[in-house]
Amino acid sequence: TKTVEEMSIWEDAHQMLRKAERDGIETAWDRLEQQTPHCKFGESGVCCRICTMGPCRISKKAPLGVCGADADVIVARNFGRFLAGGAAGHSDHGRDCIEAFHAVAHGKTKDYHIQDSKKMLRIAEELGIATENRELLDVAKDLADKFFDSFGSKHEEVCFINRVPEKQQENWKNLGIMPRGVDREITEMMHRTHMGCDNDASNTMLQAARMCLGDGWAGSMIATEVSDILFGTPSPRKAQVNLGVLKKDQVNILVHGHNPIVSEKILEAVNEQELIDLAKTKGAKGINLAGLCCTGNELMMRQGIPMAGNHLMTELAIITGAVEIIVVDYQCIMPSLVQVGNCYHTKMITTADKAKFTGAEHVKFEMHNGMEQARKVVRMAIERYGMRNQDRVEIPGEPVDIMTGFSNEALLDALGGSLTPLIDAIKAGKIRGVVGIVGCNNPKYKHDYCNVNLTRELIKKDILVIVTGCVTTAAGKAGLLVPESIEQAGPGLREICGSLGIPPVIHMGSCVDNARILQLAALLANEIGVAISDLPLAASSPEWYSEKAATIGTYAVASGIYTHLGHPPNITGSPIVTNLALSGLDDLVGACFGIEPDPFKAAELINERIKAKRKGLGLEE
Ligand code: NFS
Ligand code: SF4
Repeated sequence: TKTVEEMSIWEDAHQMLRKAERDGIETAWDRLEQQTPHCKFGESGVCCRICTMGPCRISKKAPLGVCGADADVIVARNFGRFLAGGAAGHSDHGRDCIEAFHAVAHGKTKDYHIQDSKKMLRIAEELGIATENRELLDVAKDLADKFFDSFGSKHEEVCFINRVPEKQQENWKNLGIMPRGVDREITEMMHRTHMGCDNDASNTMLQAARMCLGDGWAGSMIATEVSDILFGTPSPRKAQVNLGVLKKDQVNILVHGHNPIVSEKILEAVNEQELIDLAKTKGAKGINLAGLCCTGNELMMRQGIPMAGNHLMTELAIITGAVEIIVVDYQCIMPSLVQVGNCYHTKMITTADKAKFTGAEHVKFEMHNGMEQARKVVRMAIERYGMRNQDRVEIPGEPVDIMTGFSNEALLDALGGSLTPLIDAIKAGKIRGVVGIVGCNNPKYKHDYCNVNLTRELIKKDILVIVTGCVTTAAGKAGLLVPESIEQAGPGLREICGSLGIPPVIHMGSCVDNARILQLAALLANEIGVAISDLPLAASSPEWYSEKAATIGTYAVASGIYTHLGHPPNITGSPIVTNLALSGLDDLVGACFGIEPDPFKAAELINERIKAKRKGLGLEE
């Protein structure tokens, strides 16, 4: 059994883990222990359940499945389907955003609006839609259709491939990995991995790359761009993180999941005077909204709403005993939250028909009723305030300040309107490279130990770090998301960020917002006139757990960005797939994966890569 100090690096987590024990509540850490040791066949990817001649598992004694498939084929198929789950998650979220945008364009909702018309027009023009002398909503109709087109049976590439440096576009065409429709690639992945189709591991992995590129450059990128159009493009602002953002004397509502379509409406409702007054009549001082995971990132980026915690803090947030309602949409929501909630007065509200949880209450959010449903949820929270047992409430820690809101638009603004200062700093070696640290928590690791230490090590080496998703909260709690943290950076990075007044660790949003990092990489490459794979960039997901994180890693690599992972996906049973991931892809797309659980060694690994790329560009290491 691990001690609480071994489970997480955070004091607020320790305190809640102790409370969990006192209150008799099981957490992910307890269940991980029950599940350990994990099945070795599953872990190495050599268990096949694709047909009922099996299930088959590959060993020395039985090297082939009933159909004759070997370990390489089985691993490739399993991993292809794993990545398809991730691509489907981001991309279906993107589609939901387009549906909202489409409803706005066609006047079918009063609850959503175009908030950044400038950005909308800019993107319409970028994608070849006429804008001059046209009604805004007419342009929006065309743009929504254009986005929908990228999901279906397209013959040519999805939208936003236009952002990819030409040299790379050529390479993708030659390799046959230029993504066509987002859905098409996911479906083809499922087809190819049906029994008796693609029985060549490398070929299956190429399709995986194509599918993931479709996610990165279209599914996720559309999610981000449409969210900016509907809810505003983020700009720098202050916010706070950790469980200390919950309030003992207020109604606490947590939003958890991914799509701002739900959380933005909850935010609006929480700010309505009538509901605040209602809360006061029930004895609360007000209504407090805080975020979890990626929808928390979305609200924080655009609205400065505080973040209660990342993935492994979601159960612990409820254990404070101070949460009336947790509103969720989809993805990364542990079903255990319903049970933990039942130990207190906390109710889970589900909002999407595609993500119901037994034991939760369903309040379906649709385009035409978002506001009405949001008010309903807030009223339910106010009602539940009276059911709270204040004697069981324990809110640990003081909130930590952070700076958020660095969309590419905001970053460009901070740089004075062009990328030149950043490129000059890179050339001069003051900023030696840029690394995106993204993704999740995983109870197999000491919570946030790798996320935080890798970030610290890289900024020491004058490497600018961009964070998204659950790493944001980690970096924020460590005090790294404020301009003052330049003290922890190397001299060059300290000088540049200091003069710009920005932190050396920049928050760019949620996991779909990793598309912002892709776009930044492309902007830099195009400006310098090279491929993304020539730049001193890297990505990392030290504590990843989800299919989506693996998909992000794969589109990063396929886009030419070296990607570090704390642990390998379930592919180690196949020499072909493993070698392809760890080196073979380098020859094909100019990047590969690196695996290293230790954050200090990982920093070295990433640093070596950055040195090599700098040398390749003729720059000092
Ligand atoms: Ni990304 Fe966001 Fe967090 Fe991981 Fe889950 S919330 S989509 S998958 S756990 S970063
Ligand atoms: Fe076994 Fe082949 Fe069926 Fe997989 S596809 S379960 S390896 S027979």
